[in-house]
Amino acid sequence: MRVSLARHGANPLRSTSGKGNFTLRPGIAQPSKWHQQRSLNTSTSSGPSVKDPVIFSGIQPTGVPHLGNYLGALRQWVKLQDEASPGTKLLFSIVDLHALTVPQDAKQLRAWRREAFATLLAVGLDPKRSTIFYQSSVPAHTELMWILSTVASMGYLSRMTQWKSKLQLPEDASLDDSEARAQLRLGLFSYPVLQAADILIHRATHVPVGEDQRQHLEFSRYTANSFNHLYGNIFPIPEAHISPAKRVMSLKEPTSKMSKSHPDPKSRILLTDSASEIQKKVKVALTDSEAKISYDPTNRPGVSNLIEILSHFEGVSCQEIASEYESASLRSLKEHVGVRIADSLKDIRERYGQIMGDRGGYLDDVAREGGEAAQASADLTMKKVKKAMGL
Ligand code: AQP
Repeated sequence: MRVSLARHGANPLRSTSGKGNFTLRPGIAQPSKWHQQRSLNTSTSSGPSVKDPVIFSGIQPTGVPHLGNYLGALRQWVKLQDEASPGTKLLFSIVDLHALTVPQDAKQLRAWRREAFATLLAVGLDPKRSTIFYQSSVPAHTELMWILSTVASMGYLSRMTQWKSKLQLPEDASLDDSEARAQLRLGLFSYPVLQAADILIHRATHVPVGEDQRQHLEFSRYTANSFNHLYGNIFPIPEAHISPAKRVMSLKEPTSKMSKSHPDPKSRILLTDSASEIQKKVKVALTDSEAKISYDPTNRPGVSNLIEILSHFEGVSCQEIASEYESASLRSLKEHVGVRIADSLKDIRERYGQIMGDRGGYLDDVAREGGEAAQASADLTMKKVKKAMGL
């Protein structure tokens, strides 16, 4: 069922200028490299043969998405959507069940879910082209998770880094450590199995993510192969599609990635920050006391992070930016970075405000319609899975 937006008053993504009803496209500068059309390869070494690509990705509603989420994932989702061939299926999810792997306040989570959904629309995902949905509205994700957990390897899960980093345990922590066992909850430990289910339930062929998700994607591939080996060729083996902005770093701790849950709000730029907030955050970003500008991520992570961010918006290499600014002051580099980010995010912020301010039920309608479409996609896979397993 497609929801008629006309029934629900103004679509906040449509012009109200009186010059015709057109959908606003995001006017976001993209590096020229990104415009090289790359067709997605659907032939995988194992798994069933697939005619058209299926693209799936998700974002946790653990805060308003930030510049790292945008450059590392969301911008790429929009690019893939806008360049997709007609047969390509695109699904993007607010993975709210993943957010529960650490304790959440119900009221706060409710607000973050909506904010994250509005952000996906604001960055340019188009519900007419992409299925956008809350993970928790499609029970088949968790149903498949149970099935996959019967083939998922405990040893593999115990070597993964996410549960250790969320519990602030050392990378070499293992299930033999009593401290780890005391703190660890099953949901956090088995998070990658749910992620594998998210991807495989839609028989996704491509998963656009930031570099930090590569390990989880490998686990999904491994689990899909294990299942196929036991029950037949059901799941295509999904490929990671890593963004050129592999890892945007924290403004306050530039050796760690920018993150929604870092306690210092100045460590991240939110997609909803005003121009002056963005400029202030960039101004106080941690750098060093060297006089000249140079690009050296190992020894000068703070300055190099700013140069990298600029390069993602301007489409020129970090070395080119570094030589252009070589004799300039750090202050002028920061000013330029702040202005560039603010200008590039301006349209997103405005659309976000329109969507959140809409009282016509637009967001709820898109979410309901997306949930129905995702459930239909998931049902097709569950039928195959159940048949293969004798259920
Ligand atoms: N700093 C980053 N640089 C590049 N890509 C990033 N991503 C996240 N941070 C960066 C990519 O954004 C997508 C959605 O991520 P997520 O919200 O589902 O989970 P996350 O990676 O755990 O993000 P956060 O911001 O660090 O959230 P919290 O603090 O809640 O853990 C993914 O594709 C991710 O690669």
